[in-house]
Order: sequence, then C-alpha cells, then structure tokens
Amino acid sequence: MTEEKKTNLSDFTFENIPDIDSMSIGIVVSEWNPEVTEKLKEGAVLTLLRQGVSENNINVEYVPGSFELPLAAQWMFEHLEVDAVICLGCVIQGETRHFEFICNTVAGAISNIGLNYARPVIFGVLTTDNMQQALERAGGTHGNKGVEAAVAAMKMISLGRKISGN
Ligand code: DLZ
Repeated sequence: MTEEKKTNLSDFTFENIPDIDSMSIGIVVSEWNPEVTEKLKEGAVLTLLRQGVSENNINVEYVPGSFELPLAAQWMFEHLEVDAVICLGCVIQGETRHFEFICNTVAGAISNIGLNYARPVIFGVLTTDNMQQALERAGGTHGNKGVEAAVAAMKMISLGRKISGN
C-alpha cells in the first residue's frame, strides 16, 4: 500500500519582510477542544516570535467557542489597534448540524470583519470529521495550522503596507 502523501505548509522560511518587529497581532483562541487549540496557539505565537515580532505586540485572548471568535476579533480591531487578528478554533463534526452552522457562520463573519476593517483576519479554524484529523493538523503529520495562520498574518500585513505605501 502506498503511503498517503501528507502535505503541509508549516515549513515556511521568511525573507524580506520589512519592519516585522513593529507588527502588532491579536490572537483569539477558542476554548472548545483545548488540546487542539492550545497547540494551534503555541504554533502561532512561536512562529511570530521566531520571525521577530515583539512579544509585547502579541495579544492573546480566549473565547468560549469558535462561534465567539468574530466578535472578539472585531473588539481587537476597535480597541487594540492591531494590524491583524488570527482566529484559532477547532470544530469537530458531531451528530447534529451544529457543525455546519458554526463553520459557515464563523467563516463568513470573519471574512466580513477583515473587509470592514480593511485589515487581515486569519481563519485558523480547523473543521474536521474527528479529533484525530484535528490533532494531525495541530502539530502532527499535517503540520500545524497555527503556524500557517501566523505566516498568513505576517504576509498579509506586509502586503497591505506595500500596496498602501505605509
Ligand atoms: C456548542 C458547540 C459545539 C457543539 N461544538 C463546538 C466545537 O466543536 N467547536 C467549537 O469551537 N465550539 C463548539 N460549540 C460552542 C460554540 O462555538 C459556541 O461557543 C456556543 O454555541 C455558544 O455560543
């Protein structure tokens, strides 16, 4: 049997991202499935620090579940002057349609907040069939989506600065 190729995008290296230490980034973490979301958070924070983002410029807050991520992201933009917000959560398919409602609502709301504030909001919410799939993407065989979320945030801040000339 051929082994499934497990692709992940966690092995980024960064060059030529200017003024990275001045980036201010909010991270909102869902408390549901904490064995997964804590790993996502660790991946995101370590990646930001490793790239040179100042510890003082990383603001981590928790919400009860993924459904609450968008509002917390909005508050961060309104009150903390962050350049980007990373939303981290883990929604696991259950027996009811709760999964679909949460995933669709949260994805749409997060996207809208980014557009309304013209700042990057990163969708770091795992939506999986089971816990194993989630753990594989939170530091397992499929990498760590928290790392990728941090990469996306830095890239988008950098792109926004480039395009706006700031
Ligand atoms: C209620 C609920 C359920 C069933 N499953 C999850 C989940 O898998 N992942 C997650 O982040 N949150 C879940 N929640 C909680 C909701 O996101 C939300 O916190 C509550 O419905 C209260 O608004």
